[in-house]
Amino acid sequence: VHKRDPSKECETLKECFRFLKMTSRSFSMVIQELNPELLVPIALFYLVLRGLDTIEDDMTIPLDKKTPMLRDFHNTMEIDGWQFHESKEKDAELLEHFDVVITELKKLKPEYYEIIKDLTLKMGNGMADYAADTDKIENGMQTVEDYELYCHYVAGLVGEGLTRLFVASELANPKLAERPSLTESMGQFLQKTNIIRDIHEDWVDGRRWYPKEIWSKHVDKWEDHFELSKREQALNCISEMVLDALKHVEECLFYMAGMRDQSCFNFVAIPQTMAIATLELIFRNPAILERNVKITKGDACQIMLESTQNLFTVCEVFRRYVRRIHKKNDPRDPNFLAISARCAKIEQFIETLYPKQ
Ligand code: PS7
Ligand code: MN
Ligand code: MN
Ligand code: MN
Ligand code: MN
Ligand code: MN
Repeated sequence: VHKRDPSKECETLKECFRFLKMTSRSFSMVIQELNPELLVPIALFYLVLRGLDTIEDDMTIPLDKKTPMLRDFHNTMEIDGWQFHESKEKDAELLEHFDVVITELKKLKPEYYEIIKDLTLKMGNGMADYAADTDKIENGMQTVEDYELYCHYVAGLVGEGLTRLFVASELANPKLAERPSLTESMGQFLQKTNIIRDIHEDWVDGRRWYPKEIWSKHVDKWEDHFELSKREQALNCISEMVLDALKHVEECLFYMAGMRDQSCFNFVAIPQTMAIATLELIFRNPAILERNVKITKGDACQIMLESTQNLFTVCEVFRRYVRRIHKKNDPRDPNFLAISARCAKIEQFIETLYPKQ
């Protein structure tokens, strides 16, 4: 059932949904199926952050211009008629017509509007800090701590905003608001998966998000990951990154237990199950060093069906992919034992949630 009724929507809102479809394959579908109370607020939240991320990603905007734009975006989103025509990014068209998003934002309930504005302020400042750093320090993250702080800014904060929207609309257990580490894990798990998967694309774009603390254990220089002669080392590095991402799984499953509305459950669960399937696909897969890899349409369909039922079926998806990671684990990998233990821990955790009869 579609929750939207385009015949009742005004031109600017229709335009916002056009941008939503244009800028995201994965999120537009789940957002459009949301409970009507949060459908438009979350669609607009997405577009604001997509606009901010388009500025962050645009390497043609000089740093002395980019940084203030990021820091000020929470004010920019209030300026009637604001547009930006100097981006060369793939989603530049959104910024060229950003005035429609601003118009629609002003129609939101004030409590939703304030959450969006607050998170835009926090994310813009976090992105600005990192835009400066990645330029200065021989481009890129140094420690795992840096890496997690970056993931906090671009995804943990999205989680905070969404959780506040769910709780404000009474579509989630209010106790979720008192468990920020669960929310944080939801964002960390998605963002880390995105970063691990995009290793090649980001390298081509002159960007690197893997922390040196991890990759320097495997190769001497970042470029070595893409040398045929260093394949084994590169795969071991990716394994260690996957191991690190897997530490968030239990908290993600816990978080999803707090959803009270089926459409919100689906909205939070689909990206998480897609992420675990993506981690399995890229684990020990040399193809990700050469091109973008994506789960097949068939697998995506199956996962979607299973993620729109209940926590049990979502746990089944996690269990299936964690087992596959466990089986693919290679004894020559320096993290073999740690990965094996991590997988076993997750399998055990799911087993205690839903014991076999
Ligand atoms: C408001 C739905 C559900 C508690 C635009 C959803 C880029 C992985 O690398 O384009 O640019 O290609 O695939 C989404 C937590 C954020 C984190 C973040 C806003 C889940 C701007 C998603 C999405 C929190 C910064 C995918 C984080 O981008 O990446 C709404 C709970 C935007 C969520 C970025 C990444 C999202 C991301 P890339 P993508
Ligand atoms: Mn993307
Ligand atoms: Mn970005
Ligand atoms: Mn991006
Ligand atoms: Mn245009
Ligand atoms: Mn990416």
